[in-house]
Amino acid sequence: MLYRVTPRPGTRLDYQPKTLIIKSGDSVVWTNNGHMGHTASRDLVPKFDTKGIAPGATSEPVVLNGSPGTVLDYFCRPHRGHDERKN
Ligand SMILES: [Cu+2]
Repeated sequence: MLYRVTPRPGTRLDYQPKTLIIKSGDSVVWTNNGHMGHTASRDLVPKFDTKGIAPGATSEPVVLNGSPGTVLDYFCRPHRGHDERKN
């Protein structure tokens, strides 16, 4: 399955959804519809980092290998600790 994640409308920093439930082998792309560069990053297994996604750009597909039903949360590296985690 290919998931497409985009920022929640009306926000600058929040990708929506922030958490994905994946099956091993699923792929995810992140599209940045905002006005600032962002990443989608995760330091725990399965680790990934899209690197910077420019406004209007879409990341390369990230293939995720993990246990079925893995709850996958992630953050934006440059904005970590700012408002990525708030709702
Ligand atoms: Cu960001």
